[in-house]
Amino acid sequence: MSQPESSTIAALATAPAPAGIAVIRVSGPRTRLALKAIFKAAHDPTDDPRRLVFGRIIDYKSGDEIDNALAVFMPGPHSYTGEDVAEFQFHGSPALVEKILQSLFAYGISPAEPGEFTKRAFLNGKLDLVQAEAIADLINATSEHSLKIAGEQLKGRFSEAVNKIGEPLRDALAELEAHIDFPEEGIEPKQSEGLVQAMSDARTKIAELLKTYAYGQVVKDGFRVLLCGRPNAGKSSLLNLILGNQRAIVSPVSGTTRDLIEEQAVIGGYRFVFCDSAGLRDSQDPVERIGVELARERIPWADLVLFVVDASEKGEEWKTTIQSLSGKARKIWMITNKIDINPQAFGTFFCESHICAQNFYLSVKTGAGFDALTEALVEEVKSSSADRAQASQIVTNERHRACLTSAHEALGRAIDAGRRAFPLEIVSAELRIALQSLQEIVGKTYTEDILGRIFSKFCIGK
Ligand SMILES: Nc1nc2c(ncn2[C@@H]2O[C@H](COP(=O)(O)OP(=O)(O)OP(=O)(O)O)[C@@H](O)[C@H]2O)c(=O)[nH]1
Ligand SMILES: [Mg+2]
Repeated sequence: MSQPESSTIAALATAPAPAGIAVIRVSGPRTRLALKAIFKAAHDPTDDPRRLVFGRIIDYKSGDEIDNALAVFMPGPHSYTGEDVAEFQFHGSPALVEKILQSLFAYGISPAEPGEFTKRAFLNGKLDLVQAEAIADLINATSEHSLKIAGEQLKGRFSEAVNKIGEPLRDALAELEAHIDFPEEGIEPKQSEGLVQAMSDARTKIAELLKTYAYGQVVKDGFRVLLCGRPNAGKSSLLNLILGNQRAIVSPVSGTTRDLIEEQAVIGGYRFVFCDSAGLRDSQDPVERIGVELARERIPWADLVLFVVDASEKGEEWKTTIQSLSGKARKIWMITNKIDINPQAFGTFFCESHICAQNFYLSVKTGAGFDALTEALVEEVKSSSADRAQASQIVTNERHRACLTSAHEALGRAIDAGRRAFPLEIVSAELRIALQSLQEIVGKTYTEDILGRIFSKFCIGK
């Protein structure tokens, strides 16, 4: 951040678009001055903290009243950032926002950088690093489950779990260091066993947390489903049915879709990312060939490939095509579509379990079989064992995963050194690395670089 932390910052806290109201937030030592300078009311909001006061916003250049507004003053340290904070609510016009911000900047207030309010809250001890990251996750959450996990993290439950793992390790480190300082006392085999046990228990708990990461990613970023198959099978029709709108062009001409079409949908409280793709075949058309190549390249991206087959198709080319995906796709389900044309397709169109995990029969036209498919998709996400883990114990963040992995590895080395009766200094050095990695998660130790990476991803005004 280029501004010293004692500067006063201001930014639009609501989305930058015309809206019913907009909110500008100010934080720092000049907040009182800002309120007095640009807000006129029957009584001063700084005399009546944490209460909305009705008044008028004054333009610094002309002195004109430019809008009716509500203002609130929240003195530090009992505010979001821990500093003096003011918020102005006014009509949500982007032109007004610009004018009011310019007025504030004229009084020596600086534009806030992305995430700067939350960064100040962290530096002032209002929240830990996991909670700060949870605010970004909460704002970006698009499904019930991602909201729940972010909510738990914001309440500090994930931090609690991490801190709890660290506690016995801190005791173990203190004990080890006492023995290093007074080597004449020697370490009893029983004590040494106890230390190894404590480290190994902590390591098991970390491994359990790490196991939830794949699920955490799915909940946060969505379960990725690729619609794949021969041309004209009804992939784009299926995408449109899932989304409930005509997102992709559907036509009886085979080879209609060329680009990858990616869209999100929330089903059963879970976020999914669906991707439609070009029908797989050997084509002479150079543009279609590019589409087919893109479709094949997308296969490793998908958590699940829905291989759509046309039940009215006479040949069995689909068999060779689905076989060509085997080993490349993480999981394949075969969807026999257009059963309205060929009801005999049940059972006759079938793919063996070594290639595809499930067979579905569908008519996008009549909707038959569609509910069974969407229910199965939700089950697929839920069946991940981590779904039963508490929302407070799910790892969703790559930074947390990296820190937990580093703690897990360091503990592995510490346990190994302990068992082989290596010098205690080696054990304690590894144990210290493990503890530091855990502390880094909640931000008990941090560098400006780590903070920069975290808060630069926030939007301005947060
Ligand atoms: N009768 C019937 N027709 C369907 C069904 N699903 C799709 N169609 C028709 O099949 C044709 C092809 O559908 P698309 O969704 O464009 O097929 P696609 O797999 O995306 O085709 P490409 O993009 O060319 O690979 C269209 O004329 C659809 O109306 C179905 O369940 N029943
Ligand atoms: Mg298509």
